[in-house]
Amino acid sequence: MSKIQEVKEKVEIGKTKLVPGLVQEALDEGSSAADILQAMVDSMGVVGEKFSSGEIFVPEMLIAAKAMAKGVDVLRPLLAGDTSNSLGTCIIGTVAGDLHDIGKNLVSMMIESAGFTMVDLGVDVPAERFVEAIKENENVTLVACSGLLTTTMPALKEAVQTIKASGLDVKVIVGGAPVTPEYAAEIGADGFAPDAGSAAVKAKEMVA
Ligand code: B1M
Repeated sequence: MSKIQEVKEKVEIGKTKLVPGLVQEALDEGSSAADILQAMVDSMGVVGEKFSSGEIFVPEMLIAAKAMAKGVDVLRPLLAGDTSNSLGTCIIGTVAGDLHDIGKNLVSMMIESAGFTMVDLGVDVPAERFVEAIKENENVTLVACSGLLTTTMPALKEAVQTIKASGLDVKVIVGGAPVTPEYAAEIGADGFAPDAGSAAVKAKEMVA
């Protein structure tokens, strides 16, 4: 079995202690960071399907997420690249009621690599907290809001609309599995991206 395949399998079953070493071995064997990351994203897809079919439950999803996060830590220096931080500050967070942060963390890493200074508010971030953070930090040019649940789509809308109503001069980008470009436009976001790589490209365009 290839090391990448082993990474994929061990993430799926939440082997938190084994995953970092296997990721390093996959890198040492010549696999690219992007391919290893994709394998782990695929694992989470499998985990999601098993959850939907009732084969596993929330604790198993949680340990798989922890295992992936440990693997991403090993890849971070390779994925983040050289950061010049010349495009201003980006406030990022997962919206209120939503605890999913793996995608948000990847998006944060990629936007940072595009040249932003990141301020990460974490998960379950109330709309007003985004506004406070814009005021508390210098040179905020972008706010990035992530939402993974269909039930937290209204919170995404509230975040965008609260930021816009504040009158502060920032652009807002949104994303997350259930978010579509149409929904992003409908709630008044300035930008949408389907994944972390395109979020970085879009973020750069938005503040240019
Ligand atoms: Co949750 N969960 N979860 N979960 N979970 C999903 C999302 C789900 C699809 C699983 C399923 O049923 N198949 C489902 C949502 C269904 C829906 O609403 N449509 C679900 C559910 C139902 C739940 C609970 C309600 C379960 C329960 O309690 N009964 C509960 C809710 C808790 C809450 O948030 N209030 C819950 C809890 C959890 C855990 C805490 C156990 C854990 C999260 C741990 C963590 O994040 N630290 C968890 C996990 C791990 C998942 C799955 C399995 C994996 C999520 C993930 O990390 N994916 C997920 C199933 C799946 O995704 N297939 C699932 C990998 C990650 C790289 O992808 O996050 O999509 P993703 O991010 C991508 C893009 O979406 C995009 O770029 C990222 C990278 O390319 N993106 C952006 C994300 N944010 C962006 C922002 C942008 C742009 C792009 O601009 C700002």
